[in-house]
Amino acid sequence: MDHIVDIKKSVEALDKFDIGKKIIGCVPYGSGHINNTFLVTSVTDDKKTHQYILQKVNRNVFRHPDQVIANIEKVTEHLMGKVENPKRNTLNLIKSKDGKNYCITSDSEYWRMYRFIDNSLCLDAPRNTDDFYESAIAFGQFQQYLSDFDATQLYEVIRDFHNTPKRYEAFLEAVKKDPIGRAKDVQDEIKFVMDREEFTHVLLDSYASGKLPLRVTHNDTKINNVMLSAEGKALCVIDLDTVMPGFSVTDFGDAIRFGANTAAEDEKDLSKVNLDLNLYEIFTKGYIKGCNNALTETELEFFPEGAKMMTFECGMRFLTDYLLGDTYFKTNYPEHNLDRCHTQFKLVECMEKHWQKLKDISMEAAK
Ligand code: ADP
Ligand code: GN1
Ligand code: MG
Repeated sequence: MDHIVDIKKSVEALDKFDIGKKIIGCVPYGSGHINNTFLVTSVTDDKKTHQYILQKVNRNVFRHPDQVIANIEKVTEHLMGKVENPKRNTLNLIKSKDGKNYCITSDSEYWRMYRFIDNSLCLDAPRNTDDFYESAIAFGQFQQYLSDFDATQLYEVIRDFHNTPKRYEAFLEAVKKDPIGRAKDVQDEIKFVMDREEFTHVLLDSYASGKLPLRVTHNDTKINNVMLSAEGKALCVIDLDTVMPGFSVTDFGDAIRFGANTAAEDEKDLSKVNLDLNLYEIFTKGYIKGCNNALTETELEFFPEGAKMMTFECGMRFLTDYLLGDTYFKTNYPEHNLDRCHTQFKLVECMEKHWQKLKDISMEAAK
């Protein structure tokens, strides 16, 4: 239903962008979960077609869409000065008729438009290990190109997004409140989190002591936020909504959490859930290569902490949401968040078991 309303509104939005050509199509596009995305096709007088991506910013997730767009403007402008092909190696915002990088429709929604990166692939899952490697190259290059960008210039569009100690406090609060009486049935899971309270501070403490630098981070480092060329080579990183100041190791870690799991995030059979050490190594190599010496020794050393932090934090967020009655993550059945929490905790255990191996992999790859 929402989508039908949005299709109508997309026509209003389209009229506000300056593409100076006749629009011949505007259809829902892609499999993203956050924004409503449309593929727009236009034709010029000499019958050449052009394509664009039109998106409505999700205001439930992003309370300040103007800040989201301001971050994307700054980051894409910086990337354009670095990459080989500015039209294909970064997102290109299209200006509105009044010269802005977005428009607002009569229902107060924010829309923005990008040049469509054609002759490319956007995969929901890697077809093979090469695809995973190339996604690591893309995220690594993103980090490399932005390593001289002052991250404090960016808005924190979701406050304390990866502040794990704060997430821990929110978890304790949820246990205390226990609004729908679920806590009694998840005592083992609660203990699992509490046993690791000390770990939640590791990255922030290292930042406070000057060991970890503040970086520009992407914060949604899944393969479907990477464009590959038709030949499967890294082209660029997309979906820049959650770009914020943060730590490189959490971008690395979130990609591992999702991409090096041998099973789905909500797999019920935990015997199928494991950390694929081969994929871990492949991503590590690709990320380090993409970063091209932009990372410090400490960052390389902290890759395993980044992977464990993202996985632990995500499991804790699923558990918190389960305790609070499933108000944040979309769920398809009552135990969905709990199933997700279990897969993440199983992965945390795998990481703890192979800790030295994970450390060795980064050190080897960095040589
Ligand atoms: P979401 O936040 O909903 O995941 P994305 O910005 O990732 O939204 O866009 C959704 C999908 O649209 C992507 O997975 C990709 O397939 C496609 N897409 C987005 N931007 C472009 C672009 N500039 N060129 C080609 N395809 C794009
Ligand atoms: C959410 O739905 P998706 O993949 O865009 C969440 C991430 C979690 C992820 C877990 C803004 O991302 O932080 O890791 O779910 N994004 C937000 O599946 O909260
Ligand atoms: Mg996306």
